[in-house]
Amino acid sequence: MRRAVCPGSYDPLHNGHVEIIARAASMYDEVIVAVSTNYAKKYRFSLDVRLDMARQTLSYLRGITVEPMGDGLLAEFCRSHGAGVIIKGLRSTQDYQYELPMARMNRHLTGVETVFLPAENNYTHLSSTLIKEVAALGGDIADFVPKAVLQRFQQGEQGQ
Ligand code: COD
Repeated sequence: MRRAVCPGSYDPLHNGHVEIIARAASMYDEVIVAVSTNYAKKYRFSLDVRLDMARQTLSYLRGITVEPMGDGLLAEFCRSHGAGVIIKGLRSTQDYQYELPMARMNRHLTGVETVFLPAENNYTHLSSTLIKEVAALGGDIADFVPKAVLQRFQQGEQGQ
């Protein structure tokens, strides 16, 4: 059984994330979408809402589960869930420079490998931060997020 983890804050999940997760699902038997629960970080959406948006959006894909990452190391999460691979999407060389030391550290910690997938051209300008800013300033984010996420913005859903 080849199992991979797609980790992230997903605050919120956007179409760039979905595209990477769908590609991961086509490469591995099982993919765990691990939603970070870093209590030091202030999120726009609560953990329950981030989990719910991801589960609703990704239910069409085979072999996907969505779980909270917990408060510990990502490398330990992978080990305890029997996953040998972390999948990350790369938008730019800045992403690569940011991700490379983490990939090396995670491999050092438990031997877990990181596989980088190049982001689709259509999605390289997408980040959760920019989408939240556009939405907060009254812009239209319908092109950037799945329906379940758009609905939460329209409902004015608050974070924790
Ligand atoms: N197109 C394609 N992929 C994208 C795009 C896009 N437009 N935007 C983002 N991505 C990918 C990136 O690979 C990113 O890593 C992933 O989606 C998730 O994105 P975010 O923004 O939701 O997630 P981050 O960057 O906030 O998540 C960071 C982690 C939770 C993965 C990180 O903090 C972590 O590993 N935490 C665990 C604690 C730990 O183990 N620390 C030690 C690390 S060595």
